[in-house]
Amino acid sequence: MSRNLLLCGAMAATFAFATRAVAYEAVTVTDGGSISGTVKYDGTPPAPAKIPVTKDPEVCGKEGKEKISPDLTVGPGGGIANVVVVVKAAKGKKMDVPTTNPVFDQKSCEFHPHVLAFPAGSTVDVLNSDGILHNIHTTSKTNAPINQAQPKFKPKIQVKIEKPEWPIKVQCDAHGWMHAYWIAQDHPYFAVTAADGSFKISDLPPGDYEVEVWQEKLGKKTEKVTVKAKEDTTVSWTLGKA
Ligand SMILES: [Cu+2]
Repeated sequence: MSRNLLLCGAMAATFAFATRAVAYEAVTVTDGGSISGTVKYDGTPPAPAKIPVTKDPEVCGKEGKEKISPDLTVGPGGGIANVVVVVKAAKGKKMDVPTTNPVFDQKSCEFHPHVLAFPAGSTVDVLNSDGILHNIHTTSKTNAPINQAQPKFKPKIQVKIEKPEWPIKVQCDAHGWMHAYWIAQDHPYFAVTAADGSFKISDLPPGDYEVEVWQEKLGKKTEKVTVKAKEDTTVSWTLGKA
């Protein structure tokens, strides 16, 4: 065996070890705890942005000539919808690709949900409830970018997202205002906040964690949480000010 080959082998072994060291490890969790709480806007939220409906008004403009932008949705109590919460967990319960595919619909020329989180390896059912031409155009980097037209005669297309990556921006080239985010994770400890800003992440092995909290307009923040066995840790986080 040549010296170069030996060197390559040694490098490959080192790389494999480095990869393994950071990969998520599935273990049995019997005494897991949870994190629950809310993400609220820090201060007075701005008025929701409006989007002029400039195309296909008979389908896209049923609610009027303007739409409310989904960029930043703050509820009456200050809770922010569609915030992504990801626990940086190195090990924990096994994550299976769901047997029921996550659904991503195009309805009234909006993507629903605005933020869709799922395990990497999932197949997303992309629906077109509008019966007009839309398209799914991602700017993913780890996964291959997708650019698929969805004409009116295609009520469903399926897209598999193989690798963990987030956020993946999804746009429709036919309607410039349509955008959304896909969140593909390699572990099960993630959530997207509900309309009131609430979330819950369960079955975490006890320990200290860093948690990433991300919103498209407000950016990313890292929080620290201690999870105790069979207990819920309640948190109240904010996004908005620097
Ligand atoms: Cu569209």
